[in-house]
This record gives sequence, structure tokens and C-alpha cells, in this order.
Amino acid sequence: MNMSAAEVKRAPMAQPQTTPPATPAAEPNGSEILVRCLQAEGVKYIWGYPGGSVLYIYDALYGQDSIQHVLVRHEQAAVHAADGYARATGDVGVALVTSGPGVTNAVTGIATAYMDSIPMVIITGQVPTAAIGLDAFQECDTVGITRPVVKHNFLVKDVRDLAVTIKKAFHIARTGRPGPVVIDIPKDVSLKTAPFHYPETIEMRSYNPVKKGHGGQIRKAVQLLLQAKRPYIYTGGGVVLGNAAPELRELCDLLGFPVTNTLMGLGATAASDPKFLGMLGMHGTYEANMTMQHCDVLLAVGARFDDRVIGNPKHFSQVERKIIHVDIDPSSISKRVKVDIPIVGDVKDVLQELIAQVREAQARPDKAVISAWWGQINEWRKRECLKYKPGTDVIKPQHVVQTLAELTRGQDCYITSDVGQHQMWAAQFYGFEEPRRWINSGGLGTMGVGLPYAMGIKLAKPDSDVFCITGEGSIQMCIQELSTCQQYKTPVKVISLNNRYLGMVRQWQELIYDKRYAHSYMDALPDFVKLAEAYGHVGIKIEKPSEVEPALKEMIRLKDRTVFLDVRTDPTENVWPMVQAGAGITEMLLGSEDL
Ligand SMILES: Cc1cc2nc3c(=O)[nH]c(=O)nc-3n(C[C@H](O)[C@H](O)[C@H](O)COP(=O)(O)OP(=O)(O)OC[C@H]3O[C@@H](n4cnc5c(N)ncnc54)[C@H](O)[C@@H]3O)c2cc1C
Ligand SMILES: Cc1ncc(C[n+]2csc(CCOP(=O)(O)OP(=O)(O)O)c2C)c(N)n1
Ligand SMILES: [Mg+2]
Repeated sequence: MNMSAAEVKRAPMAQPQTTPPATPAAEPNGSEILVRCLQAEGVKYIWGYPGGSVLYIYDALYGQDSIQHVLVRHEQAAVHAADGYARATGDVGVALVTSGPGVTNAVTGIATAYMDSIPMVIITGQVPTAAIGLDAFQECDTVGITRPVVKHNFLVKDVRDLAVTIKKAFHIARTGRPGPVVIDIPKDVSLKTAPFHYPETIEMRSYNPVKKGHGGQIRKAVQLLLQAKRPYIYTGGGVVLGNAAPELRELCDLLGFPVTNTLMGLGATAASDPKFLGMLGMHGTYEANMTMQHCDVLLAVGARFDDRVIGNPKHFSQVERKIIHVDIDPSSISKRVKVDIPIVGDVKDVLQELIAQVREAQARPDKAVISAWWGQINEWRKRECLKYKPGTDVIKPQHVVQTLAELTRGQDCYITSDVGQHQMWAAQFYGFEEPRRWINSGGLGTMGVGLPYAMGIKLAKPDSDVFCITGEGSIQMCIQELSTCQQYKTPVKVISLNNRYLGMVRQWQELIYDKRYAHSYMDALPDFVKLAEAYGHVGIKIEKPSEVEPALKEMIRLKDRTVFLDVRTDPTENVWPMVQAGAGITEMLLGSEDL
């Protein structure tokens, strides 16, 4: 630990008070200021891991009990857990790591949150200011390393700037397009004292995200929507992040238009709504993709035309359509696809205004024209693109997800996932009815998030059931967190769709690399039942389709235990439909018969 003798002597906690202080209260040190600021922000949980440069901060956390600190087993998991908490609650997730390896371990978590626009504050310890740049023990250039994967970052060089910096960090993280903000605090700054003042509000001249959309643009959008012959509403993570699902649902009901959600937007529309065409994109439904390609007016809301959504942009632009794009981040607009009516603003405000203007408008969508469009969409629906052959002696992964969906219908539960085929089956087959219930990594596609996400959510939502649908590859990337679940009594339910393959990689190798399965086979898997038991949990292994429902029921019944369900699934199953990389979104493979 890089704590000098002088620092130890100056440690404020240890100083005996012999005479009353001249001022009413001694000035707090940087660590105490940090804790007070976090308290002022209403922070309830911090996920973290200690080390030399943050020990004063840990000392300050020790002296209070309004913020619960969760000691994870790896810094990546600290950031994922705080990120999962943020996704489920909408609050800013907070993580705390030490300098050097603590920071580098955290980078994957930070980048994951950044790609999906998740509001977070990550506090990182730094070597003392005088040692910065001297290759000090556990020094790394945190600001430099994290710059490309944060919304903003700060290095606090003077303790007097600390409180205002924290205020700015929370403000930046949660406003506008949300994102992770790193605050790098050198060790001496965490020890020096300063007067404490936490500003109520903050003005940043160079940072003023627009909330209200332009009235004139919204008027043009309404005209276009009401005249549309083949309209489509395409919504994404922005609707979830902006808590605008009620407004989205109201607008869809008012217009009667078909609607799709991206992977990040699932739950914004109820899956049971007949107007919902399912997810679109690479593994989206046939009807969702066909409607995307052939619509004449597209209303894109809080969605960023990702390459996994529109496929080959040249193919997408072959059909003429008018695009209205609502996004809080002007740089998202016309980034990948040129749009006709840009509306910069918060999705909630803009949708409220859209609804008001649609209600006020004299015109109404032409019923006959819209119903002809629905006729076409229903034809596409008849392809039943998600149909799969049920297994007689082998468990089909889709069946597991569907059974879980049936058993938890209407229940208060959250589903996290890792990355791979299992993630796509969860997205396609669970049927999310509400936003913030489906928690996964879309933009970075980070294997390993599922368990820490579940753990973070369970802490904040102790009465809800939290399921992690994972693969035997992904779960091993943060499996050590089973230990954290035991320590903090966060009983989560891990459902590992164990196909003995890095399935998504195997699928690509089968389809694109001529079945050359280079290093996608998961050899030497651990005995997951024993592993779960070694961590103090319940392990269950199943291999037959008839065991699926009883095992899931047992898992749910064991409410207060973390349960690891090792489901041996069909190793050859593929995710359909699939749009291969470089293909257009309507050039879908619907099953192996299309190969
Ligand atoms: C294995 C794998 C397969 C995948 N396959 C698919 C697939 O088939 N289909 C699919 O859809 N995705 C798929 N993805 C996910 C994909 O990579 C992208 O993450 C996803 O499509 C992006 O979703 P989004 O457009 O909703 O954007 P997000 O990343 O959720 O971005 C949200 C947008 O909303 C804006 N925004 C944020 N807050 C607000 C607000 N308050 N008001 C207004 N705007 C706001 C942001 O500026 C941003 O532009 C896959 C990922 C993986 C790992
Ligand atoms: C950290 C990380 N490394 C590599 C990848 C590339 N990748 C995407 S899916 C996948 C396979 C996942 O295997 P598993 O967790 O078993 O899920 P399955 O696809 O079999 O359901 C890999 C290696 C990734 N997304 N993240
Ligand atoms: Mg697998």
C-alpha cells in the first residue's frame, strides 16, 4: 500500500481532541466530503473493491451506515452490478475502485455502460498528486484510459473542487443522453480537508441538453404521420432510459400503428399488445423487419439505427421512406441513416407534445389504408418465424425461456442475460410486458454481465425474483460473484442454457465459416452443481425436456436461496431468424432449410 508515514500520522480519524475546536466543526477531509456528497445525492449502494489509493475513502465509508458498500470479487463486476442497478431503477449506479489494476479491471464495465447510455458515477482512486506521472506504484492514466468510454471524466487535483465536481458528475451522468462519468481522486485529495458545501443546483455553461422538442418539427411530424399509408413506430433504449413507456403506449393506441422495439427497448411496448411486431434486426422477427423495410413513414424514437438493426445501410436505403427521428443526442441523428424530420429532445416531452398535437389535429389516419397495411403485416406474421421444433429427448433452449415466461407471468421479476444465443432466445421468447425488466448488454455485448447485473438488481429489489439467463461460456466470466451473492444474501436464479459451445460463435462458424469450429467448443466444463454448492448455493442439473418445468418451479420455490440451474440444451440449436452480417434486413434466414 502506498501510504506514507506522514499520511498515517495525519489520518484525521486517529487524532485525539484535547481542546474544543475553534470552529464549530472540524473541516471534513476529501473522503468525508465524498461520502457526504453521495449521501446528498441519495446514493444507497456502492459496489466496490478496496486498495491503497482509496483507503481513506473506505475509512470514511466505515464511519457511516446510510450507504451500503458491497464488496465484489472483481472490479468488472462492481461496475456491472452498479450498472444493472441503474438499468432496473433509473437511478445513478455508483462503483468505487482503486488505482491501477482496479481501474483497468473496471474498464470493461465502464465501456459496457457507455455503449448503452447508462447513468453511472465511477469513483477511482489515484496515486497522490505529487506522484502522478512518475510511474508510481499502481499508477495508471485513468483519465486517458477511460476517455473514449465515458460521457465525461474528471481528475480532482484540489480538495476544494471535490464537492462541486461530484455534483457535476451526477448531473452529467443522469441528464441528456445518460452515461458513465469517472471521478479520479488522488490519495492526498482524499485526505486533505476543506470546508464542505454541496451545491443545490449546478450550471454548466457548455452543457445544456435540450429537453423540449422543436414545436414546428413536431407539427411537421404529426402531419406526416397522419398522412402515412404504411406507418411504423420503431423505438429503442431511449424510451426505457427516458421513462416514456406510458407516452409511447398512448401514442401507439391513439394512432393504431404497428410498433417494434430494439433489443434495448424491449418492454417499452407490452409484448402482448397486438400492435407489437416483436424485436427487429439481426435476430428480429420476419414481420418486424419486413415492416421496417417497406414502411413509408418511420417514426424512430430513442433508437440509433444500429448496424444490427438496419443491416446493410445501402439495402435499407433502397426503399424510399420518410424518417422522423426523436433523440436527445443530436449526434445520434443522421449518424447512420439520413433522416427527414430530426427532433432533438427528451423522449417523454416530445411524445407528450406529439400526442397533444395528434389529438388537436382535425385529420385522422385513413382507416382503410391503415387496415390494408395491417393486412400485409398479418400476412408476414403468418410465417411464424419464431416457431421451432420441440425436443423429445433433448431440451430446446427456447422451451426453457417460454416455460419461465409462463411460470412468471404477471409476477414481479427481472430477467438479466449474458451475451450469445441464450440472450437472443431470452429476447425473442420471454415477452416483456414492462420496461426496465429486461437487463442486458446490447452495444458492447459483454459476456459476464448477467450475474453481476442480477446481483445489483436483487439488492435494490429484494422482494422481486431476479433471473439470469446465461450460457456456460458467459457465466464463467464473472462466476466468482456467486461468492458476493452469498455474503450479501442476494438470492438470484441463474439459468445456464448449457450447450457446451460458445454457441453464437459456433453458429457463425457453421453458417459463414463452412463449419470450421475453431475454438468455439467449451471443453473441460466444471461441475456447475458442485461449484454452486461450493459457494453455499443450490445447484440443479437437468437434461430432459420433462425436467424443465419442475426444475424451474423448484428454483422459484427456493425464494431465499441462490440457485444455479445447469440446463443441458441442444448443442446444435441456432437462433432464427438471422440476418447475416452485410445482408439487408429482409434478407433473412428463417431456419436451416434456408441455407
Ligand atoms: C449478440 C447480439 C445480437 C444483437 N442483435 C440485435 C437484434 O437483432 N436487434 C436489435 O435491436 N439489437 C440487437 N443487438 C443490440 C445492438 O447491438 C444495439 O445495442 C441495439 O440495437 C441498440 O439499441 P437502440 O437503437 O435502442 O439504442 P440504445 O443504445 O439503447 O440508444 C438509445 C438512443 O436513445 C437516445 N436517448 C437516450 N435517452 C433518451 C431520452 N431521454 N430521450 C430521447 N432519446 C434518448 C440515445 O441518445 C441513443 O441514441 C444485439 C446485440 C448482441 C450482443
Ligand atoms: C467478453 C466477450 N468476449 C467475447 C465475446 C464474443 N462472443 C459473443 S457470443 C459468444 C459465445 C457465448 O457463449 P455462451 O455464453 O456459452 O452462450 P451461447 O451463445 O452458447 O448461448 C462469444 C465468445 C463477447 N461478446 N464478449
Ligand atoms: Mg454456450
